[in-house]
Formats: sequence, C-alpha cells, structure tokens
Amino acid sequence: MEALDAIEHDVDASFLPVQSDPELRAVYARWLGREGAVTLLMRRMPELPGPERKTFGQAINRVKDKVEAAKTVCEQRLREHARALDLGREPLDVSLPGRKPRVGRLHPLSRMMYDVIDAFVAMGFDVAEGPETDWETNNFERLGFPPDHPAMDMQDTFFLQQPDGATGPRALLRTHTSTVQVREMLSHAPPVMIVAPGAVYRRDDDATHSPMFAQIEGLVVDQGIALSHLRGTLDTFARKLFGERVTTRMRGSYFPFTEPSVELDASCALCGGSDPSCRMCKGSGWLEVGGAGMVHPTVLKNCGVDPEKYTGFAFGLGIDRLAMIRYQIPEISLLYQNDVRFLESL
Ligand code: FA5
Repeated sequence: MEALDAIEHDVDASFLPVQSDPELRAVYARWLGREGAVTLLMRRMPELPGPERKTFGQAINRVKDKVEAAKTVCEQRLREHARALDLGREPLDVSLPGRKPRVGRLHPLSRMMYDVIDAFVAMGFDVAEGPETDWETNNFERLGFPPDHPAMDMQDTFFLQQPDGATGPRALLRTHTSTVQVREMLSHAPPVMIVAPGAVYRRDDDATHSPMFAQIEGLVVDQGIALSHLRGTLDTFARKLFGERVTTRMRGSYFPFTEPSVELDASCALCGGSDPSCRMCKGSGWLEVGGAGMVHPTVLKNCGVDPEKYTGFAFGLGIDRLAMIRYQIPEISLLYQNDVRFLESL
C-alpha cells in the first residue's frame, strides 16, 4: 500500500513535463505498461490474503483511474497546444485563385508568315529556303547591282568580318530574300515556281523599318511568263489574305534585277480608300507591301537560264508590313520587343 501511495502521489506530476505523443506513451507505460509500476503491484495481488486483497484491489483501481485521468488531461493539453501553434502560423488562404499555366501561341509575325506561305502554296508554289548569311555575289552582283551601288555600302549592309588576307567575295547578312532567286535558278532548270520566306537584315531603324525583318520572295520562270501573270498572282494573294474587298495596284519603280519593276500596293483593308483621315493608309487608300517585276534578262543569264527561251516574274513582300496592316500596328519595333501584354492584345 505504501508503494501504491507513492505512485498515486507522483502520477499527476509525471505527466506535467510531457510535450509530445511519444513522451505521453512513455510516461503512461511507466505506470500501466507491461512492466509499469502499477501493473507490477497488481501482479502481486494473489500473494495477499482475501480481505486485504479486496482493499488493495480497490486502491489499485483508484490509482489506475488516476493514471487514465491524468493521461486524458495531458492529451487534451497536447492537442490544444498543437492547435494554438497551427493558428499562429502564417495563414493559408485557400480562397486565392490558383496560378494558371500560360498558354503559348505563335508570334504574330510567324502567324502572318504561315498564312502568306499557305496562300501561295494553295496557288501551286513550292517553298524554297536560303541561308541568312550569303555571298555578296548572290545578294548583289548576280542580281545586276553595279559594283558602286549604294546598297552595297557598309552603311546599308551588315558585312561579316573577313579573315585577315582573305580575297574573293565577301560574306554578308542578306539584305533581301532575292538571294534565293539566284540560288534557285543556279540549282534548278525551269520551270521554277517557288516562294522563299525568311529573315533579312539592313542598317535601317525607324517606325516602319527594323534592322532585322522578314520577307517572302516569289519566283516564277517558264516559257511565256508575262507581267499579267504577276498581276493576277499578287491580286489573288491579296484577296486570299485580306478578303475580297482588297485589290492590288502596281506603280512603276526600279530594281536592278527586274525590268519592268513595280512597287506593289494593296488597297487599304481598313477604309478601302473612303476615309481621308484613315490612320492605316493616311487617306491614300493604298499601302506599300513589296517590290516586284519581270526578272531582268541579265539576271537570267547570270544564273544560267536562257533569256531567249524563258521569261519570269519575281516579287519580294515585307512580312512585317503585312502584319502591321493586318493587326494595325503603328510601330514595327513592337513586333520585336516581346512584350506579352502587347502580343496578347493582337
Ligand atoms: C526588295 O527587297 C526587293 N528584293 C524586292 C523585289 C523582289 C523586287 C523581287 C523585285 C523582284 P525593297 O527594298 O523595296 O525591295 O523591300 C521590299 C519590302 O520589304 C518593302 O516593301 C517593305 O515591305 C519591306 N521592308 C524593306 N525594308 C524594311 C525594313 N527595314 N523593315 C521592315 N520591312 C522592310
């Protein structure tokens, strides 16, 4: 009974330092586990004579109840403590909207380029490609540029650095996709009917000129090709791209590699020429989209094609300008700044 009294005296205090569930289980086992102090005393009950056994049994039960009660109190204390800790933490606001993954899509210039290619492919054109770095012979000489032409000036064209002591043609960043005309005619006998899209480079920089921009070249060479074929092709193209309302017009112009040469204008897709204050066409009713013409006989000859037998037309359209018309973009640099807010607004 003395041992039991001592236990009863210690039970409450034994649970006080408990801070965790494992500690709780250990203290509980100290009293009521298989080798616990109360359990061991209980095992000795049979040693007692009958009447004493009963009194001792009652005392043991009282101590057991005390241990259980202390355990319950301790559990409650641990739960409250854990909850208080939880509430004290930085709150998790489950009502905040989740972060949506951003959905990517084609850049307006790529969309424009693909649509232009599709329009020509539907008319039967093949797609050809040329390198962005090329020789000045392909970019200028074979296209009939005289050696002193201002376009070949360092101020207009990005030349690649020559290795020391190098002679022969210089390499440059092509200034137009007309290089592909040369490459195509040198590698394929007529008939030729291709478009060649890609990036080109010039020392240009203003609201409608970018140092890097995209063009698409067209070249058709065969027997009996006439200016009327060029006109019909570009008219069909403009209507496919901008709708039935749009027509094209040709203005006389000059390129060393075409004769006659023309500038191609598309009628304004916005006002159709009816609004003198239209911000797209500035009231003229027309927008310049590219250059074109009949391939110069000298160019055919330079590229191994017999000009007595074959004729051809060529055109070069500015993809950026077409995109500016389609999306009504006032400043070409917006297409290259990759401001997602602007791109998403198109
Ligand atoms: C040429 O580049 C000729 N190679 C086009 C050509 C091809 C004529 C075949 C005849 C036969 P031009 O320099 O005008 O021509 O450029 C053609 C188009 O490219 C322009 O109408 C314009 O739409 C676009 N362009 C020219 N420079 C820039 C620039 N810096 N930034 C954006 N677009 C430009």
